[in-house]
Amino acid sequence: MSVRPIIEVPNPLLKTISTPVEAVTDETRALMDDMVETMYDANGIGLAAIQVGVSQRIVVMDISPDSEAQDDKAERYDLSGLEDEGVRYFVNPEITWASEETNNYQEGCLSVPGFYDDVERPAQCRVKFLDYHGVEQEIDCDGLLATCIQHELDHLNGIVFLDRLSRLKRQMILKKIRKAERDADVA
Ligand code: QAP
Ligand code: CO
Repeated sequence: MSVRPIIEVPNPLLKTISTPVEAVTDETRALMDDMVETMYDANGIGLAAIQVGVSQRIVVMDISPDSEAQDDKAERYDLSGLEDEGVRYFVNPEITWASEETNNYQEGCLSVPGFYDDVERPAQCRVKFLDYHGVEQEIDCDGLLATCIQHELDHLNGIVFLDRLSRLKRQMILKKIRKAERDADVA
């Protein structure tokens, strides 16, 4: 297993529409293992394959309160009351149902480090996917799980959470990112 570099906004690769996985093989599992290691290393709760430059429809997630990155995550997200279900793997995830009811959640993204903002999404959804072993599953999601799976599914369709903010907020954040890039270049 190894930690891979995470691609950040405004890298145009993040706009790629990822391709369905034809079969979950040992190669797929090796990639998923690397993604989990990369996610934990960066103290994340979710990661899509395109964030490490692989345009396959794969997501890994760990929203459990006491996973490896617990302390750091606990500061950022309210994980209280969530059961420890450990790491989850979603291959070819599809939303088969989403609630009318929505909620607002302050989202972040490993590809947009240091920026967080409220995003409105359906509060509950049902997701069909293949698991680590290639077995088809369908689960009902709410709370952080529902928010996170929708955020990660967006990545598979070339969308980052900034695209769901007002134009003004998005432009402000992109401006700050470009300025930080320029400052880093001169330094
Ligand atoms: C997506 O995001 C998500 O800026 C996963 O400095 C987030 O793991 C879905 C992270 C919130 C729903 C709600 C971000 C780590 C991690 C940062 C993440 C940072 C360090 C983001
Ligand atoms: Co993200």
